[in-house]
Amino acid sequence: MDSPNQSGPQRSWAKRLGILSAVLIPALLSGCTKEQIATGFFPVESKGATNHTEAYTALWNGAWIALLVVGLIVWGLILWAMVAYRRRKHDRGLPVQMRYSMPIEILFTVTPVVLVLGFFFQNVQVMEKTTDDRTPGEQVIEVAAKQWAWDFNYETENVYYAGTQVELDGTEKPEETAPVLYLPVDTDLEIRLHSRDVIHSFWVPAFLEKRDMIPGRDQSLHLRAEKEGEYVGKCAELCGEYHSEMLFNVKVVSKEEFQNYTQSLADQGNTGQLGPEYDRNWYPKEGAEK
Ligand SMILES: [Cu+2]
Repeated sequence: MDSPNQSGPQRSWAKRLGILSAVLIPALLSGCTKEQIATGFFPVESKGATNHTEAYTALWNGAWIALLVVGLIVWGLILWAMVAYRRRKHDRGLPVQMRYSMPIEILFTVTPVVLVLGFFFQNVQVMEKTTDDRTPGEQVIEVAAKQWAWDFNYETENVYYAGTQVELDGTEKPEETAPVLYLPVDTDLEIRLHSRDVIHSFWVPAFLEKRDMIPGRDQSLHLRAEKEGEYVGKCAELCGEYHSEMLFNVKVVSKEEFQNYTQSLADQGNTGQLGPEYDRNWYPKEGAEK
């Protein structure tokens, strides 16, 4: 640079960057509400939705904060090295070559190991808290996935609901025709998951958890829904032509309302369960009654 003031161009560059970030960062963040930031941009309705959502959000936000701290240190060091060790006017040839710096090697090895171990144990802790399948459910509901809808067996009450596929034609409101899963609030739920044909995945985004449903490998989801309201659910595993129409709604209602609902199913004659006889590859055993 020919400028008599060596720091001139540099200062204006830093100034521009400062102004740009001063304008951009608030502008980017002003589009977000406090709740969005608090829930780490998960669905806002996930806050308090189940007894697990808080742990998931804390893990997610904690991981981001830890990574951003590492990022700021790394970006800071990169920028500092770029400025402090830039090529100067009278520099000739290659700069002094550095290698085998023990402190740096140790830092670069130990830091990632500590981070990975930290993330691992945090994950294990949250998983142990949220995937405890030993607690017996007060309310047992079997969810059966089928191309491309859902059946709900309310096992405790011995009633069922048979869902039909939503038809998305661009006009119909799927929320009105989609199968509805009723869940009683503040109850230990055991949601048994079963697939009738191919691999599906049970997903209520607001609950922040999802489980694959693999034919022949039943598993369950144990949680308490803690906030009454309506949520959307969907199949989260590409399962065929009409996968996108494999939607359902979830209504978390008071225990009374839930009893009224299951009673209404019984009144409609939906007593019993939609069992494995509706699975695609089900064959009745020799001599067994259907
Ligand atoms: Cu599916």
